[in-house]
Amino acid sequence: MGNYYQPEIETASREEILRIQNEKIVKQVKHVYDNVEYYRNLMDQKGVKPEDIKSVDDIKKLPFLSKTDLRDAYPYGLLGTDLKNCVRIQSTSGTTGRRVVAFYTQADVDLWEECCARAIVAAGGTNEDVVQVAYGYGLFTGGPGLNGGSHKVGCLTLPMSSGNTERQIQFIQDLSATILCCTPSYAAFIGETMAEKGIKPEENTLKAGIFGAEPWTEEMRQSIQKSLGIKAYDIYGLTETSGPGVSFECEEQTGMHINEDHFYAEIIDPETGEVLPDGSLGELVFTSLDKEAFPLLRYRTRDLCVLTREKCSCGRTHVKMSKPKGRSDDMLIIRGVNVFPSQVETVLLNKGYTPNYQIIVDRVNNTDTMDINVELTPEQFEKHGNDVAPMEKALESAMRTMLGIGPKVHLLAPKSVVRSEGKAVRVIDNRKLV
Ligand code: DLL
Repeated sequence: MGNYYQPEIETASREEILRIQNEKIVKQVKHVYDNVEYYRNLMDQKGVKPEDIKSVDDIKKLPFLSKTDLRDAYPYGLLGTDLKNCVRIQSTSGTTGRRVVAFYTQADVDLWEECCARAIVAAGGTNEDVVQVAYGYGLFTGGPGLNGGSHKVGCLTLPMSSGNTERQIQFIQDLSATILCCTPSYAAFIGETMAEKGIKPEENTLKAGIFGAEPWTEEMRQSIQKSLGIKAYDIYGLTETSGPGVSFECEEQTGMHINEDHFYAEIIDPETGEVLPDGSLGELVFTSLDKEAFPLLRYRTRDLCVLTREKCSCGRTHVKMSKPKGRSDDMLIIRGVNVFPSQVETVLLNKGYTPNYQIIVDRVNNTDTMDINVELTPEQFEKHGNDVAPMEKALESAMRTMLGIGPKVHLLAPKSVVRSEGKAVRVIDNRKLV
């Protein structure tokens, strides 16, 4: 049995969770219908009235919201309360052409920070810990979310933001940081830089990391755990639902418990919108049960994953989601075959390569091409740098087995692939430019 930030709700019986959800959804649908004209119109078009929603079982009657709706309603169209009640906004980077601005009342900020506090306690955090927050601060939710959670737990919080890796390492050492929060790709970079400085994993004070905001594989977890000498926990969330902390991993490290008292999760078939049973792979859809300012109902995340309700040894009763397998809009379709960057990462790490890679997709003479640039470790480079062809061939064959199509692999000198301090850019799809 682990430690909990809010034991009563985190270990509540299924009946109790359902009772809370049913009570909240009735109120929330009425709140949205009364205050959000955009969604009221969607409900009217579908012929659904607030009275039709009596329990979470009825959520399936409600219309979906998608990224397109968020764009159409930008910036105030989905606001559920008067602006004067709002105390904060956060936003996405908009790198994929979308910019989401989410609004928060003070109650929304508290709820969000409590979710992050649950994640920190699940990773072993107490008020004796020193939490180094190396997610970006500012509009991105990573820094502010974990910062707020860390305060709630009473940890000494180091609001580092991302970047300046030398300084990150210096603070870990000088202030004896025990929990590191950043993207997994940045954690890998910090580990790599520490090794270069001759700092051994057992020589740093870190004991845990809370890593998320981008997909990462089990293999990547093993590699980070080794390089930093810590236990690495996954954390998930998105700006639309508040930020990190929608779900988080416990010591079992077999999926992330969704904070079901605040977020109701469904898995749907991304093609038909049909709700799928637990255990099926599909698109994750969230309904926020009690957010005031940005109360999204049935928001389609585009993240593909599986929900499971098996009993967890940590004692938490909330449903678990698997690591997202990828986003339905990040999935590459190369020569008709579905390819996820995570599959490439799995092969690389299993074969002893670094997680420093980039996938480049293009179209030449009407045929898709896929190139994978992979960095060698300094040791591999010293040993095989003059003759990488056989290693490239072997990797290409392993990739073909995993992906079902044959990419071209290029093994490069250390430091050839640009490092990320936030979300890593794993794919460059030049076909989209045409
Ligand atoms: O990335 C919030 C966050 C910050 C989560 C810090 C965890 C830690 P957005 O920038 O809106 O919000 O991006 C949300 O990132 O739909 C997923 O596709 C992806 N994502 C987030 N966490 C994970 C994760 C933040 N643990 C989008 N594993 C989501 C895989 C993740 N993908």
